[in-house]
Amino acid sequence: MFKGVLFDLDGVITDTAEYHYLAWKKLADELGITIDRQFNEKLKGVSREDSLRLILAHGNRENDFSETEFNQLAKTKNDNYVEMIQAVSPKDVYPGILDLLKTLKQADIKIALASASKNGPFLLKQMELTPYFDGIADPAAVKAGKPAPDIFILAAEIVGLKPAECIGIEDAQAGIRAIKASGALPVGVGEAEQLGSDIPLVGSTAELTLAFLEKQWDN
Ligand code: B16
Ligand code: MG
Repeated sequence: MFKGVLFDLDGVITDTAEYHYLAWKKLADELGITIDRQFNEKLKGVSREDSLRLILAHGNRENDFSETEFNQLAKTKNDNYVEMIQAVSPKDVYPGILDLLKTLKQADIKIALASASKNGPFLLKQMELTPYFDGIADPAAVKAGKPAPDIFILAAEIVGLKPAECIGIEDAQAGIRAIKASGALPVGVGEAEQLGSDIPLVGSTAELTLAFLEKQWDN
């Protein structure tokens, strides 16, 4: 039996992935760069700075900005995003997630956050989910962001486990690659087209029950 679950946040616990997309799209539009939802799949789970690098490269503008300007662009996106998430509340928790957290707690399975987002702790607080988490991995404390495994390794470590004793849940290509590289068992929220057909997938978080996770673990 697995001893811990390492949760991604954006796109797994709540729909902030949509706000990230809208905030990036606004910034890209202002820079004359066109991004769509298909391109956005590449940004999911990717750090703020790496996302901006990908967008600038997409518009062939990677050499157009000084370091100061680059940091200002990242800040503009985040300010916009932070404004959008002020209204996030317990109502925004995805279906089945609260029940899953409660069931995991009862079963004495550790719960850790492995989000790339520096806004993760604020979002958990807004959704009143902080008390369920035994640990929150700080994305600023890891060398390499997703798809590198670092954040999942750290998340397991802060709850006293090895990644190989854990299940990782992700909605992003970069995140699934990170879980695989960490040695945890990946479970994807989304479509095989984006996340691959070699891992267990759910179409909705409502399917993420303890029984479902146990079944994947035993397979
Ligand atoms: P922030 P996750 C990721 O969160 C998002 O998917 C990604 O779109 C975002 O750029 C990244 O967090 C950094 O977020 O700008 O708030 O620090 O999916 O890993 O929970
Ligand atoms: Mg995500």
